[in-house]
Amino acid sequence: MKQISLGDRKLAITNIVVAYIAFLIGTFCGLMQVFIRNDALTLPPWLDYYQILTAHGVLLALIFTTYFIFAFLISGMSYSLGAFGPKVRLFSWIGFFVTTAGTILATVEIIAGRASVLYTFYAPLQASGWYYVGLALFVVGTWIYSFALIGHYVKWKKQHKKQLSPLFAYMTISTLILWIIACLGVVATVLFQFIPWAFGWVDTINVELSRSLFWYFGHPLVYFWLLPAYMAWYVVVPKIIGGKVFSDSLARLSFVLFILFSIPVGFHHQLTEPGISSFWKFLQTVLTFMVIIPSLMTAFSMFGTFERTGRLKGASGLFGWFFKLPWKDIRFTSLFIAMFFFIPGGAGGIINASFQLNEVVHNTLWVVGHFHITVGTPVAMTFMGLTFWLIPYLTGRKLTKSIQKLAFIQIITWSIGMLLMSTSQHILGLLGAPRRTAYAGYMDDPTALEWFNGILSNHVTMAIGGTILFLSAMILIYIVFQTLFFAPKAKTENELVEFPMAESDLDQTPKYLENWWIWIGIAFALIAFAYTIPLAEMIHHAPPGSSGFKTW
Ligand code: HAS
Ligand code: CU
Repeated sequence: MKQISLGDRKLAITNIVVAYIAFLIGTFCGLMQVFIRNDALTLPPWLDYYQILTAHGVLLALIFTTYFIFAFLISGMSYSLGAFGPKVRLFSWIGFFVTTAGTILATVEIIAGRASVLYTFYAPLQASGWYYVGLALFVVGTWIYSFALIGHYVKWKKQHKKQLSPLFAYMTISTLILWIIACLGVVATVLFQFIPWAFGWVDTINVELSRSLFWYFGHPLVYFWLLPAYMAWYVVVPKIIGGKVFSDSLARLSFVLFILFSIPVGFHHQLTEPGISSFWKFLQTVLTFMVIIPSLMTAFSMFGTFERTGRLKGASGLFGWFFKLPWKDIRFTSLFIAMFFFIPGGAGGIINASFQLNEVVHNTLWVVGHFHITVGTPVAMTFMGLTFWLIPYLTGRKLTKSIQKLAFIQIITWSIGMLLMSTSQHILGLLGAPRRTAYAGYMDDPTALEWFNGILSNHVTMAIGGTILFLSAMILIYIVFQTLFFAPKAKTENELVEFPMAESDLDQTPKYLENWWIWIGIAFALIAFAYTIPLAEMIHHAPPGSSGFKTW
């Protein structure tokens, strides 16, 4: 069994530990939220709904994901390209400490009640300046991390001239390129707009510009979460089911398309906002539909892998392969359910992105339902499915039968909880229940209250779903603890847990796919095309800037 070096394992484990601390606090905040919206819980005066909502969003969507992603990338890069050299390791640790300093600063500000601005931190809501400094440190830390991993890759490339890199490394680099380009927007707005404004160095802020720079980052952010999950689907799943990667070039091309199309689309979050002409909104809507293609390619590729592997195992007929899948293996089943959730998740995204339909769903609970079956299940559940083997792999402990059973319970409860919660959120949203608000009763209007009383269109159903999710999260925390500290150590080679990484045929893969400068160049051209004129207009025709508001 191939083990990665001890130093790299320590790095990865440390990241996982921080990820799950954030997960623990974040899910607890989620539990409180569904009860507040259901009027079943009144908070003590020092706690506030928006404060908890901010903590929930930041800790789960930003912190849990980012740390877990780096743990996964570090492990996979070390596995596929070899142990990190001293420089790469040093920079990874520096990245970790800077990111963590940012995380702690931002979390303290949220807990102290000075930053109840939600994870999107829309101006003119104004947090304390230190909150934005925390965010900036967080991003810079992830950049240091990213450059460390890129350095590891560059060194490998130098030693293996004219060779294509292994698929895992290729996908890691694509994800990091996407992340670095995406962060330029958030760094620009935080450094040049929010920090001077929040510290009082300037009086006002250009609201529309800040939101646009945020969404320039905010949309590719969702692919920064998704791509590592896709990496697991492309590389880990085929190995577990006993097959090979369906098509190496298809997989690489889909990641390239994400670099190209995931950034110039941020306006699909701002379709209802004034100050952007409908031409530019329409253009970015079209580009949004382009970024759906690599996901459809991924779906195709997954079905291809399942069917080809199934047929090799003797399956026949249209759906025979379905019964050849290793359902009893939690490493597979968790990822399969994650994929399954992404079918309605992706369909909902297409609805959101459709210019006119967006009018119906924007700022309603529908959108909350959407992101719980995109980042909250396909991505989060993939990370859970990876956790089950990744921690034992890193700690050299066994994935015991009892832990596997618990893992099944955890995945099933998460699925049920999410199904209830997100279905009711979608329906409530269609009925007009607003989001980003503690107040869900529509002025206690009797007709609205009547609507919100169906079995699935009910805040109680949402709360039941939320409670099941919290229980599931606690089971997961228990599993994490067990596999980190208590499960028996693997004594023989056979007992060691493997890092499942499927074989990928490189013979057909065109070399130009790895010519990053072409893709980075086209990405910047598309970004310039989609953003230059509307951003320039926002600056030139800006209404008077806004002073800050603390509404909590
Ligand atoms: Fe989204 C809002 C459009 C994907 C996350 N999105 C959000 C927000 C979040 C989020 C967090 O256009 C809220 C932000 C906020 O706070 O305001 N989204 C899309 C589109 C896609 C999409 C077009 N979103 C995601 C992903 C996310 C995510 C992924 C997180 C990870 N989203 C929007 C829009 C809004 C939005 C608007 C703004 C709404 C508003 O008005 O505010 C696409 O990328 C989706 C493409 C996906 C597919 C699905 C492919 C299916 C696969 C699974 C195959 C299954 C298998 C199993 C093989 C086309 C790959 C088969 C098994 C069987 C048994 C059949
Ligand atoms: Cu988006």
